[in-house]
Amino acid sequence: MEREHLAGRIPPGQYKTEKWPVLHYGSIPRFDPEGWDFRVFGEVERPVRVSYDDFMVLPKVMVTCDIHCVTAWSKLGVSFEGVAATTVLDLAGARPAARFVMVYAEQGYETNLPLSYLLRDDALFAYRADGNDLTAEHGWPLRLVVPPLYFWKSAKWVRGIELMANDRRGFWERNGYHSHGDPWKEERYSSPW
Ligand SMILES: Nc1nc2c(c(=O)[nH]1)N[C@H]1C(S)=C(S)[C@@H](COP(=O)(O)O)O[C@H]1N2
Ligand SMILES: [Mo]
Repeated sequence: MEREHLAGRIPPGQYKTEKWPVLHYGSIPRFDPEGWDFRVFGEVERPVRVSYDDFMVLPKVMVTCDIHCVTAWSKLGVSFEGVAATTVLDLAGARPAARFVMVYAEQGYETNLPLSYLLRDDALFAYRADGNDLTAEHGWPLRLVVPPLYFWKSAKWVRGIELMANDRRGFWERNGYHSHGDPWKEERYSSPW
C-alpha cells in the first residue's frame, strides 16, 4: 500500500527524504523590512510596488504539497502558508499578452515559468512552512512555491515578478537546467526551445 502510494507521488529518478535540505547559490541575504518591497511589472495593467507591511496583510492561504528538487530529493506533504499567487497577480492585472513570468529574488537570482503555473490555486508566496515562520535559509521573509515544477523554480527571498509576452531563461535555466522543469517528465536538463 505504502509503495503504491509513493509510486504515485515520487516522480521518476527521485527519492523520498524526511529532512528538508537547504540548497541555493550564493549566501543568505539580510532582511531589512524597511527597504523590502515586492514589484509586479511588465505585461500588466498597473505596475505595483508593495511594501512589506502591505504584503503581510494580503489574504492568507494554506497549501499542502510535495516538493521535488532536481538533485533528486522529494519531500512529501509540506504545508505552506502565505499569499496566493493569484492575489498578487490581481494587484497588477495581467495584460492579455502576458504568457510567461520571470521571478526575481535577492542577489540576482531569477527563474522563468509559464504564467499558467501562477494562476493555479497551489501557487503561493509563502512565509510559513509546517506551522513555523520560514527560516532564513529556506527563504525568509518570502519565497515562491510552485509545486508542479522542480523546486529551483520556487525562488527563495523573492522580491518581484515580471509578466512577459515571450519566455526568457532564468539563472539555472541559462546554466544547464531545463526551461520548463516538470519532474514527472524528468525535464531536468537543458531544453531546446
Ligand atoms: N533565491 C534563490 N532561490 C532559490 C535558489 C537559489 O539559489 N536562490 N535555489 C533553488 C533550488 S535549486 C532549490 S532545490 C530550492 C531549495 O529550497 P530549500 O533550500 O528551501 O530546500 O530553492 C530554490 N530557490
Ligand atoms: Mo534544486
